[in-house]
Amino acid sequence: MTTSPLGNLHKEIAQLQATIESLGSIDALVEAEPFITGKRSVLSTMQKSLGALEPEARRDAGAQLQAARRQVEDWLARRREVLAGLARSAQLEADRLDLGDVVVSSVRWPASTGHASLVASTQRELEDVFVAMGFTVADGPEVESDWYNFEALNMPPAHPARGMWDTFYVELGEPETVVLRTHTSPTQIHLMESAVKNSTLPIHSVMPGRCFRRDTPDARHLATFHQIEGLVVDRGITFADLAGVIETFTRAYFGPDISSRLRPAYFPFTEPSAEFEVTCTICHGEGCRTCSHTGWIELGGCGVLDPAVLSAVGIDGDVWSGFAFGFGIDRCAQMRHQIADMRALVENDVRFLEQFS
Ligand code: FA5
Repeated sequence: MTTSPLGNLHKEIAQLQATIESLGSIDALVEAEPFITGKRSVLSTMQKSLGALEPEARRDAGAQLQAARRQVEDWLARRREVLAGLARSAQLEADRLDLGDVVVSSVRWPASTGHASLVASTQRELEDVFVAMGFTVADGPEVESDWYNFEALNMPPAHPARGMWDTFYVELGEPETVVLRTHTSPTQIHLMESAVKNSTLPIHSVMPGRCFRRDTPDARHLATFHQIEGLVVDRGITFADLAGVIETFTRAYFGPDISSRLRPAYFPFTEPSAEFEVTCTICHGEGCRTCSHTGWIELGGCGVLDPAVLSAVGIDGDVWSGFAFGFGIDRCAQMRHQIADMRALVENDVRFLEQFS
């Protein structure tokens, strides 16, 4: 009878398992590894002895040896994980701060929960006013193509009205084709396009959001500010509907003590157009630095939708008409809370911010 070149494989494997289980640290494991699965292991010695066997016996013994090696490697990997876990726990225990002798202060610091910024809470209040009037709230992108920000709003390239907005261009695609939106009016276009595509006209929506202009910050301007756009597209809409909405809004948001007025103005996407102003709440109309000594503060622009805008998005101007407005949210907050300089909104002075918690 010939003895197997693998000797008593089961006994050897059981021995290796016991050795692995007895390893007490990662260092010990690393040290023992060459004797368990490496060159100096019984498994490697057995592997070398296979060369002397007949092909068929070599194949069978080789398969057994492979299976045994996989089993041993598996035990080794698990032991490594257990030992690493133990090492981590030991380290945490060593790092633990002993607070046994520390006297815990009886002072209870008030938990600070923070609060929404004045601009964010103003935006919510404005949304509430318009939702109560039957408007829905929609959202639009802050980075726009030239087409949405200007062209679809009746301002083809080189149109002089583009100069009304000092634009930040984004380095993307062809030069001067992508912009940080200078107003929320491009969202009107997205909304009208989607209503045409999904046959969901009429539209009664407001669209709040951030806008960007190369304006030098001063008492009434920031380079990043917020507007709330309004859009109504329905049958038989006239300027009187717009004036009614603005009047209702002014009373709901500012209360009865504030006077407002509409002044004729020009916007390329509305005709007729107007600017919406309120009495300066800093000087109560007397004239001050905030209102540039006019007694009035402009809150937004508005007007009846120009038929060219309706046709740019495929709406039949013989059936539908509408109006739009765009108010500065930061300006509304400024006038409602009598903030002489708008820059206070972004200067992060807690003494200022805390007043609006
Ligand atoms: C517009 O942006 C038009 N899109 C408004 C509009 C919409 C007209 C729909 C007609 C129809 P204007 O540039 O005037 O218009 O800005 C509107 C309001 O945004 C201003 O009255 C002001 O309240 C606010 N605003 C404009 N620029 C700034 C700025 N740099 N910082 C703070 N608020 C600003």
